[in-house]
Amino acid sequence: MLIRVAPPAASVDLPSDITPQSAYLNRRQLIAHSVAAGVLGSGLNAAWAQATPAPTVAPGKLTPLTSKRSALENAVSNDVPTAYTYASTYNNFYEFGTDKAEPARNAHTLKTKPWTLEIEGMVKKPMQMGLEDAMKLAAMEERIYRMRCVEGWSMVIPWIGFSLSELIKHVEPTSNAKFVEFVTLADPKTMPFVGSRVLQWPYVEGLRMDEAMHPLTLLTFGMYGEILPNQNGAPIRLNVPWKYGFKNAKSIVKIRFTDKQPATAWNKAASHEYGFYSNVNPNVDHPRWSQSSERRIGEDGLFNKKRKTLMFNGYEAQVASLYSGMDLAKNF
Ligand SMILES: Nc1nc2c(c(=O)[nH]1)N[C@H]1C(S)=C(S)[C@@H](COP(=O)(O)O)O[C@H]1N2
Ligand SMILES: [Mo]
Repeated sequence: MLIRVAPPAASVDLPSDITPQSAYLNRRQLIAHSVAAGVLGSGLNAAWAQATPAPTVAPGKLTPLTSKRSALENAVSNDVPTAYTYASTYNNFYEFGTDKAEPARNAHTLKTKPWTLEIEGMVKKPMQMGLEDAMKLAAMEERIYRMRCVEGWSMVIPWIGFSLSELIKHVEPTSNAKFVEFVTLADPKTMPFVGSRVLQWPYVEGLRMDEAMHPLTLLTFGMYGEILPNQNGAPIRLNVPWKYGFKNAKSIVKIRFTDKQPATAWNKAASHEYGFYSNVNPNVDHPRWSQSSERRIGEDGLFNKKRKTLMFNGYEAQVASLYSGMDLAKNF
């Protein structure tokens, strides 16, 4: 993965009709953030500004059915959610390009309707379901999660979805199922970089069954009160907030239950750098850089001090027990 920590250009002039983030961040906060981020007068950021598209138009409302804030969210109670403009224009989605600005520019070609989610492997009830049916499996909740990219930046995003465990219970895995594999769309007609050799396609991710069943693991359909923009992994993606961002597979087409640890995209590309677990861990460095600190996109400018990365991304109380007795330096 490229190391690139230039924050995106701030959009201080958001047209009023495309401000779905306004519920989270007011205009003055946005301006304050952009100033704090040092976007004015930095050559690096000027380059970013030229490459950055106008703020994306949110695709349409997706109202969480329950507004209950789960106790699981407490980890982020003092964090300011990242502005929608950053979250929707500073992306990793290599099917649409490796530059942070490219997914927002290119992903309009992704066709999200109709969308079929296939569930297969070691389950009593394998099935194919349309997205609409998948969305009805449980009540949509809004959950504010930290996301820490392995490259050293982070965001705080209000996602909309429900625990993956709801879907898993619905399809009844057999006792042989020990892992869950997530296969994402690889369509060369709509994804311009699916032919590139940077990764093997489709992008595949995986979780151990207990990780997949953990109530924090979110099957995600929206963000900021809106349907997911294509560049954020529409129409259905994963969010596992205690793991590095690349575990959050985008545009999922297949969920497969298996007895073998799935071969994941980044592990196949560089197994000594990207392990299967990929839990956020400030004490275990990437072979080429430290993981002890991070920049919060939109808040921590290039010249500001970085903030300390927290064990399990701040979700230690909720998930540490999943790994008791494991050597996390070996199982990175
Ligand atoms: N299919 C697919 N999913 C993906 C990626 C990708 O390149 N392809 N990038 C991952 C990485 S490295 C990160 S950090 C997150 C970024 O999610 P966001 O753009 O919504 O913030 O998506 C992850 N999911
Ligand atoms: Mo990432």
